[in-house]
Amino acid sequence: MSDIQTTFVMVKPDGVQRGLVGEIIQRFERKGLRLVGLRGLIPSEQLAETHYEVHKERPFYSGLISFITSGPVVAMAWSGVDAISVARSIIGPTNGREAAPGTIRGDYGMDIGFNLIHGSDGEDTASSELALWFPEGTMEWKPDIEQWIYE
Ligand code: D4T
Repeated sequence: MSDIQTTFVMVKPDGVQRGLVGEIIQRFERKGLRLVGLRGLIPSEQLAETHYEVHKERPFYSGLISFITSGPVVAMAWSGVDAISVARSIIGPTNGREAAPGTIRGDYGMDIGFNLIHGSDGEDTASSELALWFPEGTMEWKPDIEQWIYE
């Protein structure tokens, strides 16, 4: 088995407010990804600004920071083969109206800003986001059932 990655996923305040945390976690679990980090928090401005630093000059940036700091989020780390792209495909494209049914955003989202969930978009962002949101590290473990997930 090759290319085990860990990716950072976050249920945003709209997903928490709408009671979708359990549903979202279930989708990642059922797919066969391994939960290696889980944390609920109300992000500080500093944390949100660091996370979204790449969007600093974009017109939606200040609204995005207010939104992300407006209430609880659920930060998660998921591992598996190609976990970064697998998580992105479970999540779907940014705008819920354009996302295919079957994806989280396609099934539950109608908006580009309130798009329920974040997932790292590459190896570099995954490692910097994991370090930012899980400074204490993630859990090292291997589910017994994994022998039935990867040949
Ligand atoms: P994240 O990063 O939250 O997983 O979303 P995406 O990877 O799908 O999308 P992104 O980085 O382009 O945007 C980050 C974040 O900003 C919000 N946003 C984005 C917005 O409010 N208005 C916009 O026009 C865009 C492009 C939504 C996600």
